Amino acid sequence: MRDKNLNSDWYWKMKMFNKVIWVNSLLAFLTIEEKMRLIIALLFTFLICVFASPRSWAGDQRTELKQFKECDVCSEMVVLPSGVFWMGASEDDVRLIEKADSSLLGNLLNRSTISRETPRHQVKVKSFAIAKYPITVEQFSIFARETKFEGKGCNALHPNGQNRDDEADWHNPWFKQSNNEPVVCVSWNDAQKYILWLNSKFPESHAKYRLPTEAEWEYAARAGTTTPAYWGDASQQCKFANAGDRATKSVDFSGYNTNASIADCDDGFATTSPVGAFPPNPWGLYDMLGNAKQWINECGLTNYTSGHLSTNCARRTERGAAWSMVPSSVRAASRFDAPATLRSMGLGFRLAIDVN
Ligand SMILES: [Ca+2]
Repeated sequence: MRDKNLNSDWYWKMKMFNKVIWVNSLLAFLTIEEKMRLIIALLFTFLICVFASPRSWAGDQRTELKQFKECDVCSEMVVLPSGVFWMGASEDDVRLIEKADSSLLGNLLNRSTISRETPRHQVKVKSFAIAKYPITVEQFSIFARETKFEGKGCNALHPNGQNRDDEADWHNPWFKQSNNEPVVCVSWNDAQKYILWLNSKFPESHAKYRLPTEAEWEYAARAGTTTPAYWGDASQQCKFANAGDRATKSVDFSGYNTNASIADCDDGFATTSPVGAFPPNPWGLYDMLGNAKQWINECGLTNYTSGHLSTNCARRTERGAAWSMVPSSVRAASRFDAPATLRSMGLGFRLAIDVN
């Protein structure tokens, strides 16, 4: 075997030598100086092709961005670059959703709700930092302990659907949670109390932690992608996000989910999952879609044609997708709103902060 390999090695060496002789005879009319120039030009072209080839998200390519964490209870923050992106659902997205079987739309999405995601339009976003993960039960419990926060009453699952349960709260949102799962059953007003408490730990001159704006949130969730969800192929949802799936149906929800639409796969979690349990998006942000929806700084929704800001501040915008949501809602463009006082078992928040 060894001799055979040796012979084979010599065979290839002789073949390469013959090729060199052949190429050399083709270039015989060139001077040595011209041959050197040709080699340098070919080398230069090769280097340009290697380093200037476009990079696209293929599920395992990530842009490394600067990160920081300012205190023990603070979130890890990722600094996003400034940029321009297309915000909202494209006409293709709308057509796909409209064509979907009506059973997939559930009661959370219909033609009137998707119309508020259009028209898709370009938005410029300044550089800012956004939390790598949503605020967790553990983070919120430190705030609750220090400020004696209670916050009882949350929309929980009951036989007739999601109704207010006066006993449910962030500590006991009807289902069991570990410390590393996103806090839910917190209203927009509760999130503001948390933010006030966190900012009180820093000097007055320090930049203020806050909720992201709607444009900042979608810019972060898309992370340079233009598909409905950053992973592209909708059939891959269970690999990338914790949303309504077979696992959701596996739990007794007192009938609530019996008729709810789900992804036909198993993501492994019936309710909330630990933050970071699924792959991050291309900018290293976890749980942007799935697990818990997130409160946005802005007032209630308006149509994009009438501007982003609403004066209806009794309601506040929510983005993302909750663990119980139908597949057609697990998209970066999905928009929702709710009373600022609402506490829901699928709704939490993550922080943002200005950077210089
Ligand atoms: Ca799930």
